[in-house]
Amino acid sequence: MATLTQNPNVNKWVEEMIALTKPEKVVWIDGSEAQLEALREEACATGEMIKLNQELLPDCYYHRTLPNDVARVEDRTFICSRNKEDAGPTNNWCDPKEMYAKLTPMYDGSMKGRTMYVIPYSMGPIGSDLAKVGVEVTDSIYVVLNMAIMTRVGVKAFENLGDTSNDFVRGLHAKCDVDPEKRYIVQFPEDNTIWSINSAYGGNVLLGKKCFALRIASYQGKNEGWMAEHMLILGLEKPNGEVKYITAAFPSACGKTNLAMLIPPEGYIKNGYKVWTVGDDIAWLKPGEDGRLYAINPENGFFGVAPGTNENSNYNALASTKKGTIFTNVAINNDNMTVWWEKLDKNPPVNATEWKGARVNGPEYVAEGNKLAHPNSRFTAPAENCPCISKEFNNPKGVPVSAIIFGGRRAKTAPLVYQSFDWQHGTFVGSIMASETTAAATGAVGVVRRDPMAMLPFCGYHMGDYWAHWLEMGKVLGDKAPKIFNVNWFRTDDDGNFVWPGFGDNMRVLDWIIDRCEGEVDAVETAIGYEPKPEDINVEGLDGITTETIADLLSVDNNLWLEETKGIEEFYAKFGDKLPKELSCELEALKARLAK
Ligand code: GTP
Ligand code: SPV
Ligand code: MN
Repeated sequence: MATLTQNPNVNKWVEEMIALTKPEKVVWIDGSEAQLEALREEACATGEMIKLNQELLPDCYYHRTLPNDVARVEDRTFICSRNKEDAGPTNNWCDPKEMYAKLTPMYDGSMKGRTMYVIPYSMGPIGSDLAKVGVEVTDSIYVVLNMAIMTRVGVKAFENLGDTSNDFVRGLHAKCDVDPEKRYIVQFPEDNTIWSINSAYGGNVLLGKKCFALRIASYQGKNEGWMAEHMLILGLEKPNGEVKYITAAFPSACGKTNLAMLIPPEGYIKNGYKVWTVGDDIAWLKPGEDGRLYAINPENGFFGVAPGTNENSNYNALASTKKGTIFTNVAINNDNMTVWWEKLDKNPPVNATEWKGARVNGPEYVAEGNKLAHPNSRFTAPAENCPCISKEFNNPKGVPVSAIIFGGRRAKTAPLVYQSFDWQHGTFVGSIMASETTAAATGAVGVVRRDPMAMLPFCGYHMGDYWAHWLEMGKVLGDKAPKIFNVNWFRTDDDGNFVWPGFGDNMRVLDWIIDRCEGEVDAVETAIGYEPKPEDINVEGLDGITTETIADLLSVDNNLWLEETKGIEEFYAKFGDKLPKELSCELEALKARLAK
């Protein structure tokens, strides 16, 4: 098919990619349902995808990746800025010339005998000033079909670009042999370019997502006066109908999708509270005409963690997966061609295919300690399926943000919730975030690591400059800046059980946060920030959680925190003169308060 745009910059770049990878055929993705349907059929014919039960799960498909290719690979992810200094101490770096030279022979002829799909896509609503255009070329139908759910694909994506602009992100993906030793996920921020090779999994290959919307976009945001963050966006509707918007940055698999779609506890519903989802993973934020910070979700779907998702934990996410969804690396129930994963329900299918493709007896297999679904198995679901999708989802202007929340998985240390003293202190609070690692990336799980603003794997430039940009944004926003909070749903008791019920009950904490933003509730000043009075967290209707439990969840252990400041100091030392002095001052101030 011929090109879909007159834009010579796009056409020239696609020609170059064709010359490099030498596909037999080139197909431009126009965004039509007919074209996507033909691709689904083709993928089913070759076994790349499996059609699920079309009565129970209409338009739903299954895909399995190789066992060596089930998560992001942070050790093979590079930021190739011209100067090493610009990638900073938290990113892998390689000279761009060297990286292009290394990868070019690997891509050379990699699509021989295969089809190249050219996917034009928009991150953000078509027509929004905040949206940006990308073009991904790939030899994977799975990638095309996922991108068609996760982004706005097709001819319409070129509307924002126009016939002459050169401002689009160039993404090249080739599956090759899916060889983990030759796997590279490379961002060239100064070239608006992403090269991904030898993977076929999620965040490694859906280049609009982490590679563009966070790594490249964070760099663009710094230069253009906006922010790209690993944040959900939700609207909290109060009984009077007013909706307040909150964004929250938690590391991968730490609860963004769940919080974004939460169903409030019964008492709250009765009183007229509702939560609306704007986004579950990424926020692009920019000051609006009124001086407030506005957020859009650049994505158009959810690439959510399947295990743990069920009627009770996340009804809305589960409902979102009932049509038009692609499931990756979950288990199949062969009796009725539906899907299953851990904690979906208590009944693993007897006639099951586990995520690697082996036929097993589900209950027996699970009893032996195996998992039927991979812990990082995912669903790719259209946002429009979500029962609580916000009516502002497609608003090109975005939504005004009242509060920003940081949070991670901490068994001890971090309390249930606290508020920063101001934006600068809030930036400090984000910068010292730490969390236990999860299955979303390859490597050890459950190890505490620093993950500033949940952006450690996603910041496309020097983290010190990123913090300076945060501080700068605070100055631009002035007294209209959102208030900044920190939460921890994951404190454990002596037996290692989570103390806080979490999920829908997190509404109780959001309630306090919004009251703080409106100046409607007092707080207690502690060494680390403002905390709720325990009695100000509503525990009505909670089983076994009393105001004493809340007091315990809010406790700040000075010794643990003094230990923590040592870890922060070590971490900060990596940044040398790039550490904004405001942040070292905040650390000194925290130490002084703890010593008192
Ligand atoms: P990414 O898509 O990787 O960015 O993850 P995410 O931040 O959207 O995490 P998600 O909401 O998918 O949750 C990941 C895991 O954390 C799931 O297994 C959830 O069941 C669990 N989880 C989410 N919220 C809570 C909570 O409030 N309490 C507890 N204990 N677990 C939670
Ligand atoms: C994450 O790991 O934070 C995800 C999944 O949201 S991925 O798209 O693989 O990055
Ligand atoms: Mn994520």
